[in-house]
Amino acid sequence: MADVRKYQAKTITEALAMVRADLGRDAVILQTRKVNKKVLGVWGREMVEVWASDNPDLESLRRPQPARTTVSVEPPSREQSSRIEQLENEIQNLKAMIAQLARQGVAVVPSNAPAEPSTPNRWLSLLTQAEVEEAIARELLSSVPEETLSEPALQSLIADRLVTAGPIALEGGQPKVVMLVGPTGVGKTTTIAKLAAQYALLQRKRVGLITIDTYRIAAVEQLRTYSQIIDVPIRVVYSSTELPAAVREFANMDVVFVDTAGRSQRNTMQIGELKACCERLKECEVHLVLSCTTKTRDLYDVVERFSVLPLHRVIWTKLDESTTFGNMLNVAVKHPLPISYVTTGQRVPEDVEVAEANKLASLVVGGAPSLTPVAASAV
Ligand SMILES: Nc1nc2c(ncn2[C@@H]2O[C@H](COP(=O)(O)OP(=O)(O)OP(=O)(O)O)[C@@H](O)[C@H]2O)c(=O)[nH]1
Ligand SMILES: [Mg+2]
Repeated sequence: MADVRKYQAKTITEALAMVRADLGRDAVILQTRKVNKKVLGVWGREMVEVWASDNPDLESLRRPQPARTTVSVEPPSREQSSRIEQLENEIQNLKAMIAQLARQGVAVVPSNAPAEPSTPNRWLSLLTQAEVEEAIARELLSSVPEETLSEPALQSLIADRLVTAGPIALEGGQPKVVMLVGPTGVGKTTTIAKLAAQYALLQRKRVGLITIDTYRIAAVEQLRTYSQIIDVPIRVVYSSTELPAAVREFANMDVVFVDTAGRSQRNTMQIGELKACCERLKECEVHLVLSCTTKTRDLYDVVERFSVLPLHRVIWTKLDESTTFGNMLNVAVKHPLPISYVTTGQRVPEDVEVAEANKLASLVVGGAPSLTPVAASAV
């Protein structure tokens, strides 16, 4: 019959010495564990418990996991015993220290613990969700460490890139000629009507309108109707050669708005015609009208193709129809043209505002617009 015995001692060294003394040098250690020995029904000090047998074939009593450990129970030398005890004390001290640190709220992570999976940069995902191109977002964020960045700080980083131009500056003496160009249907004619109304009715400036969009009868009629409502004169021009004469007719005006036909950026001939118009005018401020609802790649294409013209400003339209505004930042970074106005709806003349970098940056960061109709003083 196998002899299985339990030994308890303060240290493993003592327990093993007891095993050897009792069962001899071929004793088999079946299990070791730490136990809290109860003294008079209460938890006492921690003890080491060793189960051992003198029968080396006692497989059935073995716990499943531990490999069979045959301990050659040589009594440890005095030196080894004291070293083992010293190590045990050190372990106890370390345990106490860790418990103390944990109580003080210090995170105790072993240095070889697997690193936390890095959380994605929240600012980068905010910007890419706003449809800021990833490369532009990364470049923007590279100057500030993620943890020190805040939403207002990000907004101001973006605002720095959204250069604005302020309202059209009227020079005394001669009329300021402002031409709006851009792709089809972005809101050129409507924006001219809004600006003409603002300058004529609210600022009491002398305003003239010229249209060279004679490709569609409806286009001429559209601007003529606005000119009648606002009560400002209009000239219709059929070729670039007639343009200087039309401008001369408005020599006594403060500002002259020139409406042009929407041009596909893909049609080089049409863009060439616009170029000819610009070249006919000595002084002309050209505003490229872009819609916020156009995707970034198409906007790049538009700006590049229209860049054969002397572009001075950008007007962003249809902010009310867009949910993300990263494309404004993308274009501003790739083609830094000052932004003059933004438009926020179909109402003439209310839905136009002088572009403000901070406001636009807040749209990029925060999404969908909450723009209020333009105040009279804004233009
Ligand atoms: N929601 C919204 N619609 C706008 C805005 N600006 C213009 N629109 C509308 O967009 C449509 C086209 O506007 P137009 O002013 O005719 O555009 P255009 O650039 O002159 O068009 P083409 O001359 O054909 O190239 C009209 O229905 C306008 O009312 C805006 O800021 N927001
Ligand atoms: Mg038009």
